[in-house]
Amino acid sequence: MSTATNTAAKLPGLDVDPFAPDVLAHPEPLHQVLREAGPVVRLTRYDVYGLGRHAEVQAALTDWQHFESGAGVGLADFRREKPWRRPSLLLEADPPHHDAPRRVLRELLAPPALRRLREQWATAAESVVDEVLSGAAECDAVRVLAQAFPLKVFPDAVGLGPDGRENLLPYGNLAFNAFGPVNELVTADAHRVAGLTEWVDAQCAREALTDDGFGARIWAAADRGDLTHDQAPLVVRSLLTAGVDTTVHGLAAALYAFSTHPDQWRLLRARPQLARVAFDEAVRWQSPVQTFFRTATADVEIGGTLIPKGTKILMFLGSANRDPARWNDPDRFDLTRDPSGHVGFGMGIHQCVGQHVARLEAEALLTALARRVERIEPAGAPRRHLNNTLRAWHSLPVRLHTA
Ligand code: QZP
Repeated sequence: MSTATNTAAKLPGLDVDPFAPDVLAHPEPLHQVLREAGPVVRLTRYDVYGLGRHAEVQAALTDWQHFESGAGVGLADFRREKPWRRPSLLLEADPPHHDAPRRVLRELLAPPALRRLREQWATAAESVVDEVLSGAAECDAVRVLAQAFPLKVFPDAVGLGPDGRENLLPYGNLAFNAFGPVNELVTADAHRVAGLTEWVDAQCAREALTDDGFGARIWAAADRGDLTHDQAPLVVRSLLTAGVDTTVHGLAAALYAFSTHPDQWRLLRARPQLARVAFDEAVRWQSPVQTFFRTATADVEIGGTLIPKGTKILMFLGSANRDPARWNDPDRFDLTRDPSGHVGFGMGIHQCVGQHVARLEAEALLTALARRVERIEPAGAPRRHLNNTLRAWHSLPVRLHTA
């Protein structure tokens, strides 16, 4: 413990709103302010603390004993207010409760378990790319690639029925907004919460799922006693919440990166084995998941500041991923760097359990594109889709030049 511990009163407070529309649309200026203000800042607007530097974000993410998830990883404190839905058994839980569901998903989504999908997804990616290239040269890369491909493969892999899949992206949008404050983004969708929640919950039932997908495997784990049967539908729900919008906007980030960095696209085409590292670099560079919270389980010190027990701490993943103290030339999208150590998938015991699925999707799509597309040329202004947590896209107009 440092002897010169700042009290909250002495720590300079910042009166900024990280969830304001202009910040969500363009977060880099705030990130620089946060990193330069110190290892920890007080965000007076919401009475929370914020971490913008890589070292402190990584330290908090890996110290689950002092920075818990069970009080919710959004602004809402589950110890004081009722969550908008039953808390996730993975995301919004701590050891020991967290561990059994985590183990089940980890095994289900580990590389060996995904091998059976590899060829199928490569073929599906080729057919998505074929279809796009048979149309007009100008297209919206968000709709025809970043959304089309995950929606073609992931719901089938989970084992969803054919009806209502158009609810997946709106449900994710709602869930990721719900981690932020109750602002305009949340109230605008309030009328959809009941309907979307009801649909998603219904898809998690054993009867709603095919017998060969991730969903059925989760129910089989319950039959083996690795989970309770009461837990199984909530674990399926985690796949449906965390597995769609994240990959869509991760792929959109990669496509945006390549459209604005033609030299890096040439490099990928020359060395397609770089597809995986390219995806991780895009996740570092854009950070599709920008922020989430932890809650202090005790009075804890960060960088000489005492954070009182029970306080929410906002971790700026996007800021940590461009911290010049951690990365050389952090604003550069660069396939030749080693992006490992980025916190775009989190870090520690909660680190994205679906990351191998996401990488497999990205590898399939980028490889199929690299084989046939010589250049991805911007063909209009890209438009962001504002969300309290996601750095998301509305559209990305491009012209695809075939090889
Ligand atoms: C969302 C769930 C970046 C995270 C907040 C993504 C996420 C992970 C898990 C769940 C939802 O378990 O519902």
